Amino acid sequence: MAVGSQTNMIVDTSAKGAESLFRMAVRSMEKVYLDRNPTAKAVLDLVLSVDGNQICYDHFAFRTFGVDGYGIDSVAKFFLDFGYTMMEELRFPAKKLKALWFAPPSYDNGSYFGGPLPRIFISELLVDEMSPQSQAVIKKYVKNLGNANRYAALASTLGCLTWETPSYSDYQQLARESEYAAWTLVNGFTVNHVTISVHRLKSQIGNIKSLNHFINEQGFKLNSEGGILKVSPDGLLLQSSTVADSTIFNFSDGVSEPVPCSYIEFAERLVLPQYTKLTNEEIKEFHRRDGFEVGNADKIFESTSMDQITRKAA
Ligand code: OOG
Ligand code: NI
Repeated sequence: MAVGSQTNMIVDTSAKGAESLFRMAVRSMEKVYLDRNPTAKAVLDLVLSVDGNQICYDHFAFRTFGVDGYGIDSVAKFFLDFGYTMMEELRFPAKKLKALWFAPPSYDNGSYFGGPLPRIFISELLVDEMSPQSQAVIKKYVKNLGNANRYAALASTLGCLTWETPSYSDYQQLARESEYAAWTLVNGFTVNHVTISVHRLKSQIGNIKSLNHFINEQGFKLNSEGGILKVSPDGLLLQSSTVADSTIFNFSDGVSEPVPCSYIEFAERLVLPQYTKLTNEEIKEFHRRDGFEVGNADKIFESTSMDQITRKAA
């Protein structure tokens, strides 16, 4: 990679050609997210300080409006172009959402930047199922944008919306019906959350129960929806998350009000029953429970809900 005379540029010497571009883009998405979310940044720094400055991300998540080319595909295209594979669909009828997750080209080797890439979890609001009023609001923002939907990934790396700044009344209309819709209107394609891969931590916080205890002790509020620890029916996928930070948003009609932004998640994937005889050194990511779980995800979505944000810490 040509760096010219710039010395402050991050250069990943292990990545070749287009892979280098891809990793730099993911890095920029992460930077936008960390700059906007002081809690996520503080939690990440804390985990890094305890665990020795190397962590892997289990996944990154995005939210979208499923209408006029602005749904899952708009974000997915970028990841598919760089070698990701579409895996499974998840449905959330009560929330009027669906999601798809995508596996990276490879799960193993090294640290995150130059090593394992995160899974990608992208959801979309089923806009057709919303009230006519909310549909009208959403369609107003996504219409007449030319081909801006093709640049969802670019918007995410830059941290800007692809549509005009929303008005407070439009935000409130969506918030009454779907907190997810309101979140997406003001946050657009910026990363919804990153997830720390807990089983790949090396210290005593390398299991989710002790990590949750530690995070709580340090004064951070965890999402309590359905219990702090979310466990899949097979018992092998364990997840928890902080409650989202809020930020003051300057709406187009002159109102400035706090809106939810992002949270940080933790995931521990246990070894599949057929591989439990392997030694710690032999166990690779693909020997562990893969994928996502509707029951867990349904509760993790609530990390940006007003109920969780305004809840008194336990
Ligand atoms: C996604 C919630 C689901 C998971 O890992 O199951 C999720 C969101 O809040 O957009 O992150
Ligand atoms: Ni997640």
